[in-house]
Amino acid sequence: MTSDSTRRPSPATLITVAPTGAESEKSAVPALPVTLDELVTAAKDCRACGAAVVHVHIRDGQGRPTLDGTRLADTVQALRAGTDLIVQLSTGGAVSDGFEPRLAVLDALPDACSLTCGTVNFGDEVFANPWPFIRELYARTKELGVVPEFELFDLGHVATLHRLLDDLGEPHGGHVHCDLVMGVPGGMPGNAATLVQAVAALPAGATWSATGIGRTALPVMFAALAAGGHLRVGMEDTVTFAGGRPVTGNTELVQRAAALAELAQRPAMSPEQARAMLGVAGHH
Ligand code: KMH
Ligand code: ZN
Repeated sequence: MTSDSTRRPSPATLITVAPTGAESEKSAVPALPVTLDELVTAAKDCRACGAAVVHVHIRDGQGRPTLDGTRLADTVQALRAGTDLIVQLSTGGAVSDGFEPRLAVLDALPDACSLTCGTVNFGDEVFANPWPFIRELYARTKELGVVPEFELFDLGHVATLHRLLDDLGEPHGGHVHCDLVMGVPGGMPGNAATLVQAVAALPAGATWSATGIGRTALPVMFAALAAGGHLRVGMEDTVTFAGGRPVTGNTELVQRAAALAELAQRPAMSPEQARAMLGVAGHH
């Protein structure tokens, strides 16, 4: 693994919003955006508060997670029509999703996609990402011109990222961007010491964001800002704003992240700045 001692903090902060996820149910979390209209409205509102990337999971007519190809393509189109956000589709889906439907997500031709670099215990479940699947997914991102964001739930995933880059070369767009997903029960803990270790192991020249699940959201956000990283927030990862107080919507999570980034004197970057940093082509 390469440690990049020359890594400098970016002068601005990329804020990714993950508004929905695959885990929470609308009945338990009424503010969760699950319809296309709710998703586009949330995306527009979060853009106004400082988000530059939207990480998207979609739901079916009953509010259940789905990887339906038509719905995914319609979602990409609607988000592009309604916002200038970078549209990043999840290829992680739900823990119950198979590998073929997860690979087929790329057929919706988003700007970007998530690409998880290893299997991880996920609460009582297993989020399966064996090497052959990771490799095939990465190869397809390169064929189709989709910019991957490498999701790292554990330090072993960083080793797999190095293996992937050694094996297949640089991603479409030419830039490596990672997201440390911390505090998943079964993955790396969401604290400053672990974040520093993970960042030191990233490939030279990579940029990174971090997100802390549940109550690790704030420690991870402060640690990421201190270490020069970027932020991912949203109701996929956090449905409680403070002890006993449910999140009212994605905007308050983005507003809080943008306010902290401003305090850190690294204000939220625009989608245009984010496209330049990540190697994502211009807004369609
Ligand atoms: N829903 C999780 C099992 C991703 O979007 O790529 C996986 C996940 C990661 O959310
Ligand atoms: Zn996700």
